Amino acid sequence: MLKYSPEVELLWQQSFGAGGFDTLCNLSLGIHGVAYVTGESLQPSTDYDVLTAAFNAEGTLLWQDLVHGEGDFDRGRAIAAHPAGGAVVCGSIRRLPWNEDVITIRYDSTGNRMWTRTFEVSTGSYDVGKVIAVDADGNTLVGGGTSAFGGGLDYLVLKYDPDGNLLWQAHYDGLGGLHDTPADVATDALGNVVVTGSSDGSDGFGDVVTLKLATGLGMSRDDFESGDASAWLRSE
Ligand SMILES: [Ca+2]
Ligand SMILES: [Ca+2]
Ligand SMILES: [Ca+2]
Repeated sequence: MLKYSPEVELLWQQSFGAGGFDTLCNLSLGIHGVAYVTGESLQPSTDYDVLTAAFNAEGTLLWQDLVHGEGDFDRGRAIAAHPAGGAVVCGSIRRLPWNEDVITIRYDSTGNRMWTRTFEVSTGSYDVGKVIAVDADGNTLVGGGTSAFGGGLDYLVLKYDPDGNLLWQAHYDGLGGLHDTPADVATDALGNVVVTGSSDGSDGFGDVVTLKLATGLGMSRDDFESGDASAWLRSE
């Protein structure tokens, strides 16, 4: 962990870990300059676990937490500071090879887990969380991939309310019917959701595909072709 001033002067550096082989994957800055990070740590008895930590503005470790699922590879992939304090993390837990589930964890500012949710589209499907955002109302958007619908991996988007209740899920299978992988998710002030990533076209080459979802709308191709002006799809 390194923090630089606007003049690129090194303000502090901090090493930390959970005693195993530790890797960080994502960082988000919250209120009061708190830095939230997530990744994974290789532990002696539980294999890889989701590792999440928070540092204050001066670089002091405030807390760290490990989450183990029920298999071996459990990984934190993305983290977003929450407007009400604390942060929310997404990633994956592995039940069996090629049967992973999306995990989402809401932490308060002191590192307590307020809620933890695992999600799979259908029994035994490969489902992972890769990107995350929190909207102005404190709802959490998780983007990732799922194998549940065939056609390789599809975009998967989950929306949780501030208490961790699943509001809706949506998926998108590109025109190639192959792999579709989100690279980022964001929300606007109205609660619309934008997802971008790569989608294998029918020619076998990847396209950039960006989707805007209207509030509460599903993400099947029919939704876009129905002509709802508040939702759109762009492919380049
Ligand atoms: Ca584990
Ligand atoms: Ca699964
Ligand atoms: Ca697909």
